[in-house]
This record gives sequence, C-alpha cells and structure tokens, in this order.
Amino acid sequence: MSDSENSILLIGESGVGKTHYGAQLLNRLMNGVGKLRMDGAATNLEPFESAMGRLNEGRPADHTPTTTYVDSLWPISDESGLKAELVWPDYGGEQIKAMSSTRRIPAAWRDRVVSSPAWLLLVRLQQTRVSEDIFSRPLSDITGASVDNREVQVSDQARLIELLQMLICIRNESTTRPLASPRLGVLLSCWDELGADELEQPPAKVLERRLPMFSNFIHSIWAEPLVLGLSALGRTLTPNNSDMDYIAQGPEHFGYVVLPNGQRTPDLTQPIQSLLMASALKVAG
Ligand SMILES: Nc1nc2c(ncn2[C@@H]2O[C@H](COP(=O)(O)OP(=O)(O)OP(=O)(O)O)[C@@H](O)[C@H]2O)c(=O)[nH]1
Ligand SMILES: [Mg+2]
Repeated sequence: MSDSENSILLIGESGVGKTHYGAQLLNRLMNGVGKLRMDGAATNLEPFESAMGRLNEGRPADHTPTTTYVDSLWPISDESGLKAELVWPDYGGEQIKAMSSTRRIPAAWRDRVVSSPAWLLLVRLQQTRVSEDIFSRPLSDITGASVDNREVQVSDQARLIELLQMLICIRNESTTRPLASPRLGVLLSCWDELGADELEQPPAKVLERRLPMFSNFIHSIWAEPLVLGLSALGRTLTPNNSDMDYIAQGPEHFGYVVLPNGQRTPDLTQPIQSLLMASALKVAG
C-alpha cells in the first residue's frame, strides 16, 4: 500500500481536541495495548511529545498556532498483520474555519483532500449550537421579533455540511449514489462533557438529537458513515491545576472511545483501525 492510501485526513475546527487525541493515540500506539501498535520509527513527533509532556504533569496542552501544519508519520500494524503508514497531522484548526468562511481551499489542503481514502471529522458538541427555529421556539416569538439590524449567521450545522460539500466537490465525487470513498468517520469529541442522559446513548443517536440536519446529511450522502464518541482525556484538565490522578496513574489510563452500540472501550486506536480496515478491504477487493 502506498502512503497516501493509509493517510487519514483529520478534519477539525479549533478547540475540538485534535492535538490531545493525537497525543493520547500516540501514547496508546507506543504502549501497544490496543488493536493497532507502533511498528517502526515514527517521525515528526514534536507537537505530540510536548502535549504528552503536559499530560504527564496532569495539565492540558496549548492551542496549536494557526499557521502550523505538521504531518507526523507513524508506521503501524494490527493483530492480523495489516501494516500501514499512518499520516497523522497536527494543525491550527482556524485553517478549517477559514476554508468554510472564504470558500477557498489552499492547494496543500486540496491535495490532502483528494488523495486521502478516509476522512475523520472531529465535532465537539459542546462547541456547536443549533439556531432558534419553529422547532425550538413558538412561532409567535419568531414572527414577532424585529428583523432590523439582525445579524445573520450560518448555523454550525450548516457550516459543517458546507465544508463537507466543498471537500466532496473538489474530489469530483458524484453523490447520485451513496458514497463509499472516501470513507467518513465522525468522532464526537470531549464525550465526557455531555449531560448524564446522553453519556450512555449510542453516538449516532446523540448526533441525531443535537445536530439533526448534519446527521441527516451524512447519512444521505455516505453509504456507511461511522459515528463514534471520543473522550481522549476522559475528563476535563485545567491549565493551572495539575490533576493528581493523571500524575499517579499516567495519561495512558485515561480516555475512551464510545462504540456505535454505546459501549466504551479504552482502545483509542479503534476509530483508526475501523477506517483503515475498511479502506484496506476496498483496495484488496
Ligand atoms: N473534557 C475534555 N476536554 C478535552 C478533551 N480533549 C481535549 N479537551 C480540551 O479541549 C481543548 C482543545 O483541545 P485541543 O486538542 O487543543 O484542540 P485542537 O483541535 O488541537 O485545537 P487547535 O489547536 O486550536 O486547532 C483543550 O483545552 C483540552 O484540554 C476530552 O477528551 N475531554
Ligand atoms: Mg491543536
């Protein structure tokens, strides 16, 4: 398999948890306790190593500078002997928001979008809001409101949909039939921040409830979108207060993925394995 066949395009706006997931994933790969493990020398680890250093002190890492883009190369293998070179990026999430607002995709991003067999979109539900409409407020409230000087904003759901539509468009994919390639994974990040009633629910149900239009969109375009929950840290860490459990037990004992049936696994490599396996099967078939 060539490198580009194994690269996953990680897509996430600022603050969704890309860097912390990268650091925790790297830790798991190096410890070799999950479905995937590191199988050779990884390169360009600096952004994740500094984040891992912070987590070892029980504190969170910093926001990635806006203009940064680093591809880290991780040779990995799974229990069945499947080998792959995972290209895992770290970048300032503003680059993604800029693409949506300017409707322009820089050339470097275009190449990544076109060549990657799988897209992994991180969505932090606590960071998204659904605009008021007749489903959330009585019609009389809405019709009575003054329309003068009202700021019109695209809703978060609409922005995410537009982003995916732009990416599909530059790949020249036809959407008359359900898309099988690129494969899409949606990771609902910072899962531990959800309300108690949602924590035990299947991720696809939570997505449907919180972002119904976006959920409908991905299910209507993709043949089998994968929707999982992710808590890379397992809990909230604060910059000024070291978390003593993290220091005592080590960050590798924290974090989990929520599977489609709502069950949890501490194996943070699971979403990558599912996406890579599906792509590998497609190449083989
Ligand atoms: N509660 C909780 N907080 C998390 C988790 N993962 C990340 N965070 C917090 O979310 C914030 C953003 O995480 P980052 O990994 O820096 O996000 P990013 O996507 O890399 O953001 P940019 O670098 O700005 O693009 C940080 O304050 C983290 O502490 C998690 O699993 N649970
Ligand atoms: Mg970051």
